[in-house]
Amino acid sequence: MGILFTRMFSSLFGNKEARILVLGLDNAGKTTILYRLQMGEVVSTIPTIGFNVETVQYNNIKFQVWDLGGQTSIRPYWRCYFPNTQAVIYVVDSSDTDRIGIAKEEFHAILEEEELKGAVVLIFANKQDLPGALDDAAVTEALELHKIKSRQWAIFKTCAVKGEGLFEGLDWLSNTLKSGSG
Ligand SMILES: Nc1nc2c(ncn2[C@@H]2O[C@H](COP(=O)(O)OP(=O)(O)OP(=O)(O)O)[C@@H](O)[C@H]2O)c(=O)[nH]1
Ligand SMILES: [Mg+2]
Repeated sequence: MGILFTRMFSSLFGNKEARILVLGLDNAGKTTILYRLQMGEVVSTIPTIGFNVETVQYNNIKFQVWDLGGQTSIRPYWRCYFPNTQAVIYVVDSSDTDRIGIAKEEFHAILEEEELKGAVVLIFANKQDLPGALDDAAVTEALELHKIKSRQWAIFKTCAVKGEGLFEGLDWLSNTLKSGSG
């Protein structure tokens, strides 16, 4: 009864909830992005062992944002968080050209996960401020985003430390989730 009432009340006022996973290799900037979105500030981070979760209210959507650690040894645990996910934000360190191939492999492995079949995908080509950073077109090519089939996706250039591009991405995400049936 309580849950039903809350749902009716929420839909009446256009409030939706969405569970979002922030994934990507270690050092990509995931935790920096989470707290930039949540507090509007740059926090000093340490590598995430496990996860951080915060709520971000934006465009009438209450995003429950899960930021998972990206180190090689932790990546196998990502799948524990896959069920009931509406969107994945995949963060790439655009200046880390040495590991862009690994970033691509991990990305395509995520796309193949049954539990994430219905999730929309937002890619952040982060660290645009660093010299040698690949732009959005180059990251699109490196990640082979043209291979994505039957799924809504978008890529945005971001600089998490300056807060650039993040809310443009969240705009796309909220519009895409609102137009969906969920
Ligand atoms: N120059 C620059 N540095 C950034 C940017 N975003 C994040 N960083 C830095 O990159 C480092 C790693 O950021 P984190 O947010 O901790 O990375 P993470 O993806 O959470 O890493 P794991 O928790 O290990 O998976 C930190 O020193 C950040 O300040 C950016 O846009 N530009
Ligand atoms: Mg982290």
